[in-house]
Amino acid sequence: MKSEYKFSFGPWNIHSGADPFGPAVRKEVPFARKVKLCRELGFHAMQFHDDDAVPQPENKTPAQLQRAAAKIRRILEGEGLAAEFVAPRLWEHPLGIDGAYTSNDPKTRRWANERSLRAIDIARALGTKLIVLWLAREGTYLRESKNGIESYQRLLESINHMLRYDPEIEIAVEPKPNEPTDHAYLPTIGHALAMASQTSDPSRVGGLIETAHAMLAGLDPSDEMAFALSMGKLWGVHLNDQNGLKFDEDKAFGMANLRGAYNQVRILELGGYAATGRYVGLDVKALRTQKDKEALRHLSNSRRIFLALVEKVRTFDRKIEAQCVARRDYEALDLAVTEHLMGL
Ligand code: GLO
Ligand code: MG
Repeated sequence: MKSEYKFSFGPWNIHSGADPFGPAVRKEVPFARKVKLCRELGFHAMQFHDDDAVPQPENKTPAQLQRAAAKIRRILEGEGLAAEFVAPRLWEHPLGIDGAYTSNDPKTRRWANERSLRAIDIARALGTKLIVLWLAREGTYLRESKNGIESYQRLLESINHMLRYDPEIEIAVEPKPNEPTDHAYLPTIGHALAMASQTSDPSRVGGLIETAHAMLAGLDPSDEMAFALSMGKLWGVHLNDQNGLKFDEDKAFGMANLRGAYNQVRILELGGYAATGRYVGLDVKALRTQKDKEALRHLSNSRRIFLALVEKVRTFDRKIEAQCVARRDYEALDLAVTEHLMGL
């Protein structure tokens, strides 16, 4: 199967299976091995949290930070891989318990802003200009605990702070409506791009859309993607799957909702996504039940289904589509798509 799409994942997508209810069930895979697997599985880039690349970035001198990042870059380049983006991981630090950019504590907000600049330094040292903001704990567990208006203003200030620091970086917001918070700020791509338009340089703020996050917001992921694509703002995707409204499952792409997956691929095709040079990120998790040896199938299966769906989109009979649309016979279109997916 041939395609011009480039694929990526992050080190967190090969993991030991620990969840909130139980410990690790598989061995930790060392980073260098993950990089090798990334290439062997046919991927082109790795995604990073700042501290995946440089542990405790706020405790490093600039020289130490550069050295640590350069080491990671050499490992990547040794396998012919690129770094797609760096995301400041503010949600695991004790200071970020109640959010970072939107914390009520000014000391925490200062730390978050400073650490985000270190994330930019790391990104540049790894050779990427893309910063992803997944705003994990920027929200509330209790609505009365924050002033939402102030929170949105603080988020905007923090984004502007990053844009000012480096005039070449681009920021892609990865919206998610909940988890770990009860309600998160910037829950959809509409919110993210509305805020982008208010920043000091709207041309450098866009979005990354994750399938499961859109579904958790009760929205259709392909429509979310269409919204961003229509504005030239889809700068990344985290494809995966989700079986209804529950915790963020990060299932392998297409495995719960094949028709939904087909429509995401269709919109990426219609939007010329591959030609933009942006990556198809697969933010998928192995089922906890997988044994060590078989704990990469979520990645290889997701890539395989994505490429198979590219073929399905490309081979769908456009004449039938045009006829059904002209006649407004969407029942016929529905059957044609379903049969095509079933290989009938
Ligand atoms: C969790 C998010 C998370 C981000 C990653 C990059 O729900 O999807 O995996 O994508 O931390 O910022
Ligand atoms: Mg994600």
